[in-house]
Amino acid sequence: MRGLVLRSTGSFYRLKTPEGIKDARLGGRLRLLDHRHTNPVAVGDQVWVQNDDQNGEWLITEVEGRKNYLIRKSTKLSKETQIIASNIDLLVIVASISQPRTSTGFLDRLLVSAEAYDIPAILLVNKVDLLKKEKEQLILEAWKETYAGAGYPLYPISAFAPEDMERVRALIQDKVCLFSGHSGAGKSTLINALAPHLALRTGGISSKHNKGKHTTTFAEMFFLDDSTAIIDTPGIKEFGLYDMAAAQISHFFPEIFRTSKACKFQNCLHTHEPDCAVISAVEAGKIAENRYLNYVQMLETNQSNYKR
Ligand SMILES: Nc1nc2c(ncn2[C@@H]2O[C@H](COP(=O)(O)OP(=O)(O)OP(=O)(O)O)[C@@H](O)[C@H]2O)c(=O)[nH]1
Ligand SMILES: [Mg+2]
Ligand SMILES: [Zn+2]
Repeated sequence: MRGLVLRSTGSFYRLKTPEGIKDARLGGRLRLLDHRHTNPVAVGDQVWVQNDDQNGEWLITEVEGRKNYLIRKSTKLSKETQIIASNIDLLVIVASISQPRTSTGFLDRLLVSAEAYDIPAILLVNKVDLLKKEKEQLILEAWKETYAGAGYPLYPISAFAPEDMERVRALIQDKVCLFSGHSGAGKSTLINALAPHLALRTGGISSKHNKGKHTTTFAEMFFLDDSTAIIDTPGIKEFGLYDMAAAQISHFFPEIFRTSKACKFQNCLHTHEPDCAVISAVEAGKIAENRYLNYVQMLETNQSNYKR
């Protein structure tokens, strides 16, 4: 029988099957097969299960090929990777400017990963009701300009504003949407606003560190209707890029990639080379400086990883 993975908590997987919701375990063969990922089966996977005659359990025996997936390094130094979810139609990055603060470096690493696996992405800048200081308003204006230039839709919203939530509802309609972002940015609150019956647990913000409290502890998919699903995920602190050659990184910055066709050298990394169209475009204000700086930083992190 075929099933869709709704939730994975380590030892058990909750599946949506033609016979209803079932819990299953990983079959032995699958457990041995995949060493690269900390989780061989992820939320969003289409799997096949068999009933184990001996103790009546459902066992996952096969994972179908994935249309795409979002993957990150489990920690900065580890080689192990974690598949956050698979078969995604839209990555919804939930970012807050205040409580907690999100850096553009974090946003850009998520966006680069989405590009690498051909996942369309949008940015929900949540908690704009908290933006009281002029400095914070300026950050929002800068983000709008930066991401418009990069080609990513950005929506300033508040989970508590019903008209904003109707807009979000329209954006996610008929798609499988992965909600990702820092802890405390408001992912679960947004999902509750869209589907109050889910009553997901939400958490406060620690006043000492101005960070979320890691309230959501595992990824889980919820259907809002037959064709619309949201995957809530635990907040992530850092998003480590996985397995990308240095020369590839710029391909996943759409505005840099487009511009790079006019660079003198085809293998230009846009750092020091002569007649680099990307550097010229940054200097002319046509490419946002912080996107470029985040690109250079990813390049440096990537190169030091390879040296190690
Ligand atoms: N002022 C304000 N507070 C919000 C908004 N959205 C969420 N919050 C609050 O932010 C806190 C954290 O929200 P959560 O939904 O738990 O955040 P999360 O992203 O799911 O966090 P993790 O599960 O830890 O990853 C809660 O106290 C929410 O009430 C918003 O738009 N405005
Ligand atoms: Mg949550
Ligand atoms: Zn160049």
